Amino acid sequence: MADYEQMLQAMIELDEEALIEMAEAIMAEGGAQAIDLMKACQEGMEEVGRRFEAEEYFIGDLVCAGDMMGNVMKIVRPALAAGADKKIGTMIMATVKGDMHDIGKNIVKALLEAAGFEIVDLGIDVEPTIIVETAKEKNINIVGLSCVLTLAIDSMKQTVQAFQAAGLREGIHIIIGGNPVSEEVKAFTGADAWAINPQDTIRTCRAWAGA
Ligand code: B12
Repeated sequence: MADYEQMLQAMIELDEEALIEMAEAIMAEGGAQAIDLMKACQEGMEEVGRRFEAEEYFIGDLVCAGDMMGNVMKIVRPALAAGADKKIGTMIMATVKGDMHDIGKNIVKALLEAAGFEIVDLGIDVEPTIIVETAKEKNINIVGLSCVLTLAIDSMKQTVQAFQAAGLREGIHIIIGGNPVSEEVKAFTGADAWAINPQDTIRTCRAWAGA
């Protein structure tokens, strides 16, 4: 049984060995604490970001933090995706143009898969036209856009506008997420919903899928 504070400190101190050990122990015990571990990592990431802003951590530390969370995610992913036997819909997930951050997107993706969604993951730094074309080709009407950089909020708006320009906006539900999103950002981009918390994301997307 891992302690939340230990998980949090391992993330903040970039102690990958300890974090991986905890992730493996959690999985050996059946994975019940996988969600807690992801929460601790996310909270730890906020402190990593603060230390970066305070110039106590540097870009190499951000890279290391990103790798650590990705590696933890790989270990606990089966526990997060458990129970995804009933398919309730398909959706697109993408980190918008100009933004390379994908840890949050990948967590939301894993939890949506666990909730029964099939996800077409377009990756990072995705051009609006690619997202629109994919939705059209695969006939997908739920789209999740992720961004962590404030600068990439404009790309979210451009993506929503690209759906409008293609004449597809009416039939598409767009949810935006990532640290800088808010009700104001939702209004600015013209998206239909916003969320930071994965549970709110699942609730909204399930409703859109009629589940
Ligand atoms: C790790 C990290 C990196 C890694 C990313 C690795 C990766 N594979 O993603 C690397 C090293 C590559 C990186 C690079 C950079 N980074 Co960086 N990075 C971070 C850090 C420390 C953590 C981000 C993270 O993963 N958080 C954890 C996840 C789980 O949280 P999250 O993304 O918010 O996701 C949650 C929710 O938002 C939501 N969610 C996310 N996506 C979606 C999508 C949908 C549809 C929904 C509904 C919900 C949802 O659910 C998730 C789970 O709860 C943050 C600090 C911070 N406090 O965020 C800085 C931070 C985001 N980075 C920053 C900067 C400045 C940069 C660089 C410009 C640095 C540089 N000088 O080069 C580059 C940018 C490169 C680019 N063009 O994108 C700044 C951004 C400032 C700003 N306001 O714009 C931050 C805030 C650091 C800081 N405090 O200064 N970074």
